[in-house]
Amino acid sequence: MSLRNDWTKEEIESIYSKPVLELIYQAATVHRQYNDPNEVQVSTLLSIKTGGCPENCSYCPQSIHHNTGLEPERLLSLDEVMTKASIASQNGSTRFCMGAAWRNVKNNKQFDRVIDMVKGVNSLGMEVCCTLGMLTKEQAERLKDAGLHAYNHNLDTSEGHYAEIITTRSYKDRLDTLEHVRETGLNVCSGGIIGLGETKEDRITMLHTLSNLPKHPESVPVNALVAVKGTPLENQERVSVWEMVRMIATARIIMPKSQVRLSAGRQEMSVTEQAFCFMAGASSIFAGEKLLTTPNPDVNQDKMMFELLGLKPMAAFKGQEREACATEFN
Ligand code: SAM
Ligand code: DTB
Ligand code: SF4
Repeated sequence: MSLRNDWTKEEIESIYSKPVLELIYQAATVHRQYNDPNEVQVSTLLSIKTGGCPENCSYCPQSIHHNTGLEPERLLSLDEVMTKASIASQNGSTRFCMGAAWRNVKNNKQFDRVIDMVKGVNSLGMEVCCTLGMLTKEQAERLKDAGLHAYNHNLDTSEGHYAEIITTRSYKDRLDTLEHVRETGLNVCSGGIIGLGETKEDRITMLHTLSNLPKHPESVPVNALVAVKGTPLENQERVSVWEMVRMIATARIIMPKSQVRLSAGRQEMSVTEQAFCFMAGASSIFAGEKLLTTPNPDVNQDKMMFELLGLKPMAAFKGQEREACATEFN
């Protein structure tokens, strides 16, 4: 079975719209063909530069266009980051993602410091990921040379719905950055958010764009909107867990080898609801009591969930091993 980059919207729609239990069964079956369903990657997020972002993403508490009461902070020091990364590693995380509330990366001292952070966290044996906004190919290369494993840059929603959510940059800007990341050989982490007021067709169109990239993103985060007071989406109704399950299951079926990450939104989900997401093919979570600025289940809650469900944390760089043996499936 080879990976497909030619899924049609009609095919994706027919997968997404199946009776939900049938969809979960199909996704669980595909998941077992490609991955160990009992392994879940544990990734820790750290906001290294919080707030004050010039972009106007209507879901985001860190934008200067909204009044969420979040105090903008300076870029963390290398020491602060190393302390947090060591704690995350001791708690069983094998991946560490550093996020900055920037529109784009600039070639300045702050970027030099991020490069040092990447080197430092890499030296702990963790997969290092960054999400710093738009970047050029040269900047992506510098990050790769420093030991970066993956770069996160979400499409967030469909191209058609994009302008309803963000007007300070275009969908093409997003795709261009993903291309720069891909060209350097870094792993790509790209997914989206549901609950932004998009239609089912928007969700299907976003999955279509992701699965038709020249190569599937190695990670696909599926976020449920965390509706933060003071953002334009503060009154947005919470999405049903079945919508989360449908997104995860469809992503699993059309991008079978990718790490599908059950991302923002776990704080409001019961263990039973999360179990449905794992059954539907989620193979990764963000761990730690905070995402970037909003709450997330704490490490002990997740340890108990892993025990209850018989899940084990995935070793670092598992994807790379899988990449090497994946050829036998093609
Ligand atoms: N500034 C960079 C960028 O936008 O690419 C990196 C940080 S940004 C906070 C990373 C991602 O977090 C966004 O693309 C979005 O998918 C997600 N995100 C932000 N606020 C969110 C919210 N309230 N609920 C769910 N996901 C959110
Ligand atoms: C992703 O897809 N979700 C993460 C990570 N990539 C950077 C961020 C979620 C942020 C949720 C809102 C917050 O905590 O500020
Ligand atoms: Fe800035 Fe990223 Fe938030 Fe948009 S999502 S406002 S780019 S930090």
